[in-house]
Amino acid sequence: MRNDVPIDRLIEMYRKMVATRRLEERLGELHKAGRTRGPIHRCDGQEAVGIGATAMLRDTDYVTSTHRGHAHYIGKGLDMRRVTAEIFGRETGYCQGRAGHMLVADETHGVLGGNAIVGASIPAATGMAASLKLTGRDDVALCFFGDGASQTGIWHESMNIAVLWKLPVVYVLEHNFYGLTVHSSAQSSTADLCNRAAGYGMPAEIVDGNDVVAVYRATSAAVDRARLGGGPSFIEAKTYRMSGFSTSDMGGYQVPEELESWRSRDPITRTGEELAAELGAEKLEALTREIIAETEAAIEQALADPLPSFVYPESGAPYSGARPWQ
Ligand SMILES: Cc1ncc(C[n+]2csc(CCOP(=O)(O)OP(=O)(O)O)c2C)c(N)n1
Repeated sequence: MRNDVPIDRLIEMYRKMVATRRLEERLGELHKAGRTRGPIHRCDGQEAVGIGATAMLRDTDYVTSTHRGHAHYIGKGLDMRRVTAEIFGRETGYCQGRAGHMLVADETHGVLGGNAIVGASIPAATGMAASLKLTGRDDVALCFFGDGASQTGIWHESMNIAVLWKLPVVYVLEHNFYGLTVHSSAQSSTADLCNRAAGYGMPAEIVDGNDVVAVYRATSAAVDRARLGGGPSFIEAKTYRMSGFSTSDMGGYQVPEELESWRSRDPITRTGEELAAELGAEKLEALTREIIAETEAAIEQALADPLPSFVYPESGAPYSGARPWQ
C-alpha cells in the first residue's frame, strides 16, 4: 500500500467513488427518460477530488459545495438513498425534497450545501471558518470550487482575509479545465492557478486530482494544519470533466484526444488496480459488484419514496387569490 494510507481507508474511498459514478450514470439515464427536474451536473472522472478531500473530515467539520457536488456529499458521509431522494424531490430527502441536486445540505454531517452561484462556496466556507475560530472550536471548513469560480473576485478577498486572520479553512480547487464550454486557458493568464496563493502568503500545492491518494494526502496535511491553528491552505487538484457541462450539454468542444488521454487516467480504474494488487482481482470484483448492488438498491428505494405533502395553508400563497392581510 502506498505509504501511509491504510487499506481500509482506500477501500472506503474506492467504495464511495464507485457509488458516486453509479449514481451519476443512473441520473444520466433518468434525465434522458425525462424523470429529473432539469439537467444534472455530473462529476464523472472527477470523483477522486471530492472523495479524497473529504475522507479525513469529521462530521463536525464543514464543507461547502458547488453545482457539481455529488462526490462531495457522498464523500462527507451522506446516505445515498437520502441524496437521491432529495434529487427527486422526495419527503425522505435531506431537505425533505425542497432542494434538488445542486442544493443538498445536512447540518448533522457538516454539509452546508451546494449552490448554483459560481464562487459562492468560497466565502461561505471562509465565513464558517471565522465562526469556528471565534467560538474556539478545533473544526475546519473546506470549500470546493472550479477553475471558472476562481476567476471571481470573492476568491481573492476570501484568501486575503483567511491568511490575515489565520482562519481554519482549506480551499480545494477542482481544476477540470472547463468553465461551462470555455477552456481555462481562455479565462486565465496562468495555467497553475495555485500560483495566485503566493500573493497572499498561503501554502499551496498542486496535486493529481485523478489520484485519490494524492488528494487525500495533500488535504490531510492542510486539514491538520488548519486544526492546529496554522491557518488556511490551498490545493489545486488537476482533473478533467469527462462529460458535458450538464446532462443538457451536447458537448463537441472537448478535443477527442484530450478526452482519451484523461479516460486512461480514470480515478476509479487506477484505485481499482491498486486494490487488486493488494486484495486480488476476484475479491475486488466481488467488492465492486456489492457496491453497485447497494447503490442501485438505495436509488430504487429513493425513487419509490413518497413525495412531500405541503402543509402551508393555501391562503398564505401569494397567487391563491386569498389576501389574508387585506
Ligand atoms: C455568479 C454566476 N455566474 C455565472 C453562472 C453561470 N454558470 C454556471 S456554472 C458556470 C461555469 C462554472 O465553471 P467552474 O467553476 O469551472 O465549475 P465546473 O462547471 O467546471 O465544475 C457558469 C458560468 C452562475 N451560475 N453564477
